[in-house]
Amino acid sequence: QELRSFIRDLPKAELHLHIEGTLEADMIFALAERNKVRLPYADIESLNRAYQFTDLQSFLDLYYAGAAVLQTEQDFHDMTWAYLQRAAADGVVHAEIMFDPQTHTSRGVAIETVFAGLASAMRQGHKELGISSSLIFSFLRHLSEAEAFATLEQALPLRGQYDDLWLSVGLDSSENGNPPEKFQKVFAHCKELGFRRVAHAGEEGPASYVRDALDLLQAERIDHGVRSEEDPILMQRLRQEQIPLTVCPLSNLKLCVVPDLKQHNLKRLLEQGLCVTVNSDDPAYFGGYILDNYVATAQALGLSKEQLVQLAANSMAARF
Ligand code: ES4
Ligand code: ZN
Repeated sequence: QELRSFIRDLPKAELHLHIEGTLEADMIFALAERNKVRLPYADIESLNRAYQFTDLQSFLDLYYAGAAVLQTEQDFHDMTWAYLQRAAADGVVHAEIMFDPQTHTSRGVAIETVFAGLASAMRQGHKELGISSSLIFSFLRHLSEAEAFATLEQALPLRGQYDDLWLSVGLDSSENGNPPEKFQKVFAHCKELGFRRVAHAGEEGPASYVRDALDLLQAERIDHGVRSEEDPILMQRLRQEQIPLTVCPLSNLKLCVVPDLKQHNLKRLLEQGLCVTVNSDDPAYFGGYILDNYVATAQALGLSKEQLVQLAANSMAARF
């Protein structure tokens, strides 16, 4: 409890958070009811019981199914507002929120609806909770680069309306078999347009995907990146250039990237001088928000107070 309040009181930024991954089972049921969407689960408890994943894909299947209850601007607002309240309570002062536009546009939800709901909650969060936030427009890597371009083109007319919030683009979903090079052109275009860039890499995929995310996508931060340790030359570069890694320990545990939190390499990465941060990824599915991630990791790895201060400071330094 003393550890928890110590960490809560450190000013922190959350840099790796999929807003669709904050949909709690009870909200999935409430929105399904509101929108007359049928769910293949009898109740909240049986949905929660289904959250036993063996790898990234087994999670993504459920995550995309859960996101299908989101239909209206109000739905996107309510989801985002619930997250911002939780984040503020955990001592998050700034959140860079990823969303998956293609998950919604492919179901016939207008991109305008998605932006409007997210943005109204984020602006309310700034006013009422004192939490600043921005958006990371994330491409689904299991889809084609042409589809990524098409989604970007759909959204660009809205840029002026959301230029205070929409600062960056990202890359997520099924990593293995969908290497960074597949999205080289669309990321180059986004750079020319002035967007900051992040990419998931080295979660399930090899260290070479981290290197290629840096070299081919010009990524400025790496989401996860825990497999970087397999390549000493890459490790040296990450340390030298202080490229932030947005590590998500409870995610790595739930998706069997590590067998046990005690075997997580976060402390080693930190002690080798990398710019490591702690984040929650998909907190509704992985068993905890950002403060839970810090506390569980601190306990499993025996992080010192100095290391916890360093992690929080890293997150603030790694903001866009
Ligand atoms: C994700 Cl943990 C993770 N990895 C890749 N893509 C994702 N989308 C949502 N959560
Ligand atoms: Zn993620």
